[in-house]
Amino acid sequence: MFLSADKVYGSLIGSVLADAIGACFEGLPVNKLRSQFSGKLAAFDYGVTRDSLNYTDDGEMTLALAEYLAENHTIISRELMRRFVQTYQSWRGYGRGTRVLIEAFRDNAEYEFMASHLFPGGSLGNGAAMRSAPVGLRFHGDTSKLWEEAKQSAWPTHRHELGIEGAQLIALATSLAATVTEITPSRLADLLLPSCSTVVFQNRLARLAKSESDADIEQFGNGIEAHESVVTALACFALYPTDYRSAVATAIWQGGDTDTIASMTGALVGAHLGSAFADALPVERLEEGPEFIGYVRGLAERLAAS
Ligand code: 8NA
Ligand code: MG
Ligand code: MG
Ligand code: MG
Repeated sequence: MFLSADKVYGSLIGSVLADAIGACFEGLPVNKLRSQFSGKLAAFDYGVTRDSLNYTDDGEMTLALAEYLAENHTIISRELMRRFVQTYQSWRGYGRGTRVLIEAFRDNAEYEFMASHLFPGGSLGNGAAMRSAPVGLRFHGDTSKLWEEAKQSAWPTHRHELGIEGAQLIALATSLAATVTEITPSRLADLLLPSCSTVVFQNRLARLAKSESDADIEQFGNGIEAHESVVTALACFALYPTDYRSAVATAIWQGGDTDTIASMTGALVGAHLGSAFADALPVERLEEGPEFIGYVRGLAERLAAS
């Protein structure tokens, strides 16, 4: 099944832009955030108009994974880890475990042991989910292949079943976003549930199916753990599937891990809409300017053709 380069570009730029916008609120408690701005759209607009618009670890790893997938038919987790090491810029703000593992792999330290034991059962952080949208764009026609490849995309840094399943859900949701015309919370939840094997995510998806408004989103969390952020992003997308600004603003409005929840939300809306949403936004101010946008367009074309 064909996926247009425009949808791939929409997802990549939607993710990277939302990461850059959300980054200036990262770690803010929800009460503090909501007392500083008159509403979610005001917060979004503040984030957009800041002088520098730089992506963080979320964008860096998403682009690295997209590059890898444009060149490879299947993911070999150690090869992918090598790619993450090559693109690693510590100032982008990585989660602790991911930073430690990248540096251990780079320095030929006890990487394999640490990947499994740094946290009990491996990491359940959202660092694998935040980068997995390109897996959905690359393997969108084949759910079982997509699900396995998403596991391999998580494996370099995230070995806990929740860290892995978070990545699988974002990848599958991205492929659904790109191909399903009518998205609603119940439709998205119904399409994701059959693949889902953890009770934690099954319960959250069952509650996603019943979500109707912003007031229903808070229950899904705003944390750095996969199960406290992935369904939050799914809900922001499913409530505003055709409105990038509202969807990403809703993600930011949750406080906490704003760059990451916004970035996952932006990847989903961008895959759904294609690139048209970006016309109204200053994407040319991302990173070093028009050159960066040209790079992402080229990457999207290569990924779509792969
Ligand atoms: P990670 O693997 O370190 O996981 C994130 C955190 O989750 C860990 O540091 C632990 O506190 C906790 N955690 C993970 N696994 C377990 C477990 N099994 N048991 C108990 N606690 C656990 O890193 P990651 O790559 O998943 O993190 C992604 C996040 O880091 C994103 O929000 C991303 O934006 C980045 N981040 C950066 C900053 C910053 O410095 N700007 C701040 C927060 C997060
Ligand atoms: Mg980040
Ligand atoms: Mg974050
Ligand atoms: Mg293809």
